[in-house]
Amino acid sequence: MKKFFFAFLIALLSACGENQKSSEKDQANNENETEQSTHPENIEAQPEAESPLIDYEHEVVVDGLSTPWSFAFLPDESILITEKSGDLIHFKDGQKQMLSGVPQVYDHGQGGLLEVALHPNYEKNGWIYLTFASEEGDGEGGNTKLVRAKLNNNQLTNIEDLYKAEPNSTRGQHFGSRIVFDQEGHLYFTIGDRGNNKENPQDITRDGGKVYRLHDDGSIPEDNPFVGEEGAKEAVFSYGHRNPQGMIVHPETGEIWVNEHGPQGGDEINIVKNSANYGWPEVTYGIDYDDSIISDETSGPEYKEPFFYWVPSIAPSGFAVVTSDKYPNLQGNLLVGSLKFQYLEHLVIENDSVIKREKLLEGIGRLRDVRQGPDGYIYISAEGTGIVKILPESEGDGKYKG
Ligand SMILES: [Ca+2]
Repeated sequence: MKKFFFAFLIALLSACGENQKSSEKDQANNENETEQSTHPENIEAQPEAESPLIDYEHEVVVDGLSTPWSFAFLPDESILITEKSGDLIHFKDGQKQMLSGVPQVYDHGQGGLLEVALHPNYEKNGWIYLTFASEEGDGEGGNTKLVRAKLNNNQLTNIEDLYKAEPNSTRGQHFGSRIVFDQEGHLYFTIGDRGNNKENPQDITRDGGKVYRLHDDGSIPEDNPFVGEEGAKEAVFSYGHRNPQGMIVHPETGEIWVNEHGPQGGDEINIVKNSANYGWPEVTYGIDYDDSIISDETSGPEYKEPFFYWVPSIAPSGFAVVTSDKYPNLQGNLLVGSLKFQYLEHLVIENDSVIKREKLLEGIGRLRDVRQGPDGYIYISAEGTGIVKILPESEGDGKYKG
């Protein structure tokens, strides 16, 4: 592995230079859209993302979307789509239906209507889970909230509040927030550090910078790691995270995996373990946006090491493991959306490590989410483009060119 990284060092350094030139700052929608000029010398370079072996064709399935943060397939293969601005859309039979009864969201910076996910037994119980930034509670600003609701005649009904992070903050950064269910029916969701890395990620009595675990009705599992500890947020499952905007249940191992934004450099993929500390901001592979050093250390005995990290940052969003046999070249590998570089990153996995990075769908738009559909096709959502289906090599050749 080391040799491999070394071989890419020169290419990586030239890539850093390019990023510096093309970088732009957008404070209102800032997700690692910052300069990537340098990184500490003690950080091992990662392989550069390459042009792909197979140039996959794609087909736009839902167009006319602005910032489609997340989407979920219903059993009839219609699609629920969140727009960050607060709209929840049901796409069915080629038509977009705006749903009513959606809670008020705090559309501010990276906050807004975020994740949508179905209960594993949705067909029996009808529960739909949402996360969003909410102004509810004391104090100016907002923080991440989790609810569940049912869908009746184009309306959200039976809304139940399951979690609301506190305190509110007017900062626009780091709301998280994905939702997954493990094989025992626990619900996991994420909240980023809300731009307050001094206070939040390392303190289990505060919200933010955490992965949370609940029962599906919002109650706290008795075997959560900090139950009974004085002042603890008992829903916390792991901590020391920065801003996890991707989360999956690994289809082979059943483990919970997150990806999270680093500062300038140091995005990470982490395998989430009960009570583990992922180190932010005590250890990091990144540096601060003004090039100052956040920590001299990239690791420490009390902190869990990432499965993979990116230097420079790609600003990861949703991700997925491909299990479908429709894409032999992708099967068993990870696909990760890049907000910053507007492509889909293909991480080729061999013997439990990343051996190669590829750029798929270059220029598709700021990529928000990646899902394998019930039909076995891979779908992604991208700002301005909409929801897109990736065509397998066998179906794409010449069929959808242009
Ligand atoms: Ca870490």
